[in-house]
Formats: sequence, structure tokens, C-alpha cells
Amino acid sequence: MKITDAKVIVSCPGRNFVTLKIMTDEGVYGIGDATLNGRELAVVSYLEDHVIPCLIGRDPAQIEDIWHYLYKGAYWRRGPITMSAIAAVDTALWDIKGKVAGLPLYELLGGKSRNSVMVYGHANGANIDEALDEVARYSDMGYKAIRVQSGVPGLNSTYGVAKDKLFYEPADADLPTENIWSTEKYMKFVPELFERVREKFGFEHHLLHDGHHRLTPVQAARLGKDLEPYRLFWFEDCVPAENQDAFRLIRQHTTTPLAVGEIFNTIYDCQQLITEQLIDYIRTTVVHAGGITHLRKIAQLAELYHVKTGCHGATDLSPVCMGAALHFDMWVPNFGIQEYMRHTKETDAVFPHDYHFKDGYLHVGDTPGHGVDIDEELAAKYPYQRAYLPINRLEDGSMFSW
Ligand code: KDG
Ligand code: MG
Repeated sequence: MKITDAKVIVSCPGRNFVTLKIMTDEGVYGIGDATLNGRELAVVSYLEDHVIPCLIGRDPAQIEDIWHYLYKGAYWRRGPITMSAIAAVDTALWDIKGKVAGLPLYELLGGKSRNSVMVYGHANGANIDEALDEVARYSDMGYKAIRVQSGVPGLNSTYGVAKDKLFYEPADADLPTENIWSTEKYMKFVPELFERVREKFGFEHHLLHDGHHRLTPVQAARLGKDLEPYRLFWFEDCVPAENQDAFRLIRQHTTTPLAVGEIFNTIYDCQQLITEQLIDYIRTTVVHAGGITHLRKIAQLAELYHVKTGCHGATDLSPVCMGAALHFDMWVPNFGIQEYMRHTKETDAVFPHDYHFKDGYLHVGDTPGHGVDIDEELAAKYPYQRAYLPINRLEDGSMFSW
């Protein structure tokens, strides 16, 4: 079998998605997600100008060889653009392998380790009362695990408080929106938020919270400690994680479980975090961390050190990434949880898929490959629209992490 052609499909059914489709001489094709929120067209160029010409004529069965060809062969290693492009190729090749074998992807990875995949959704409100209503709504929908975010008094916008309640869409403008941030106000507020949630709902649900890279290590240690009475499932991205050493200090001071890694793209970004057991959950996922082939390596290192998986699954990762991640989740022995922010009905129509939500779990079908396709005719009706993620400034105007 040979790869005869590949194309990149850019479509905006509610938000931008970049999809790679690889064709073969036997008529079998595979698809992979290459979406990098706010920087989509850079990955399109990387694929079209530099990757696709190297794929033509190769045997699609040689997934491992092609992965290393693209990673080592570029000379310039790592980075979100490179790794998203490699991920798209890798995902499409696993899809082809599954279709050729007539097997769902989880069978190729080693078979099912569970019957379904526990997911968490986002309950967010402009204030605590609204957040509590949202927790109730997610609980009524059957979610066992709920991430809670709320607007902070005194700040006119807060991370995670989306305009739409079921879809998560922070890339909201043609040029980056500027938000104002105060760590002091946030830190004072978050323990009260979780106190109210536990007071109203008890300890039945898994509760999660995302700090979105905004604290210093000592602030994260403090907040982790303050949140201990509310027994969070995890506290995510408490500090920017370029400095892995920083987690030593946080770890020494709190037993609140820590999750990190949605913006990591290789195993080297989390090597120390894992081997020193500084985190509890690793959040890397298929599209931004080099595909199934590389994600598997990260998860297997993590397994040795009691670190579980918790794949990123916001709305800006396409159903193709979600489908592939779910097959990975079905297999991975050290599974923790899967994030699941829904897609709009326009997106779901462009990407027909065989997974579905029921009672707090995603259930994966047994279609050969990863079970997600793309309707190209429909995709063409939604042209690309430039959209940026916001930026943050402190109250004195200093540039800050978003
Ligand atoms: O594109 C950025 C989003 O995917 C990110 O802000 C979502 O932090 C996020 C999460 O935990 O889903
Ligand atoms: Mg996050």
C-alpha cells in the first residue's frame, strides 16, 4: 500500500478546525486533527509546504518510521506547530491501519482496559450563584466529574467563564481581547467558591479547577492548601510549567492533586514532572503531543510513576482528536479522566463520529479506525475566520499569562 495524496481541510463550523486527510492507492483514507487554536494557518503551511511532499509514495503501515522521519528528519525538533503537524499524520495513519485491519483503534493498542471513559464537563458562571446552577445542570446531565470556574468579584472577565454554557470558546476576536487579572482577588475567592459547591452538593461529585498558568509556585502551594478541605479531583495548571523544578515547592506544601500538560508537546516537557512524581495527572493529548505514537510513550512513562492520564478535550480540539483520544483512553492502563467540552451541532455535522455521552461517560463505537470522518462538502461551507485567544494584563497594565 502507498500514500498517493494528502490534503489539508480548513473549516470553521462554529470555530476553526484544521484536518489532514491522507489517501492511499487502495482507496482507504485516514484523517487526523491538526488544530492549534489561534495559530491554525501556521500548521496548515507546515503540513502543505513541508510534510505532505515527503509522504507521497510511503507505506502508510510504517507509522513508527514515518513518525521518526518527520521528527528527526526535520532537524528542528519539538514545538507546537511541528508536533501538531506530526500528530495529524500519525492519527491519520493509525486510522488507516485500523481500517485495513477492520479493527477499532483501541484493539491495535492492546485492547480495552475499560467499558467506557469517565469525562468531566465545565460548569462556569459569572458569579458563585450562577456557577452553582451550572453544577446542578451538569449533575442533572449525569456528569460524575465537573470542573468549576466562576467570575471573580472585582474583575470584569475571568478565564473559563465562557459565553456559551456547553461549548468552550475563548478565541473570541479578530485581534486578541485584553483582559485584566488580579491574582490576589482570585486567590481570595476560589476557596469560597468550592466551599459553596461542597456545601450545596456534598462530596458526591469529582470537582476540578483550572488555574490556567497564573500563579507563582508559592501562591499555588498556598491555594492548593486552602483547597484541601474540598477534596478536589485536581487543581490544573496552577503555574506556568516551563520550569518543572517549580513543582517541587508546590508538591511539598499541598496534597491537592495536580494536573498539568495541555500545552506540552513532547515527553521532554513533562519528563521531570513525571519521574520526580511532582504531578498526579498528565494532560497531553493526541493533537498537540505528536499523535497516538508519542502520547503512548508519555503515558507509559507516567504509569511507572503513579501518574494518570487526563487528556485535554476543550471545544477547540476537533472531534477527530476526541475520537482518537477516546480509543487511547479505552486502552491506556493508567487512565484518569477525559475532558469533554461538547462541540456545536454544526461541528458535529461536519465530523460524523461514533462516540456518544451517557451517564457521565463517553462510549466508544467499534467502527474500524478511530471512528471519526469528515464531510468535505459541508466543511467547505464554513470558511476560515481569524480568531485569537485573549491576553491578560495586571491592573497596572503589565503583560501577564492568559
Ligand atoms: O485553546 C486553549 C484552550 O484549549 C484552553 O484554554 C482550555 O485550559 C483549557 C482546558 O482546560 O480545557
Ligand atoms: Mg486547562
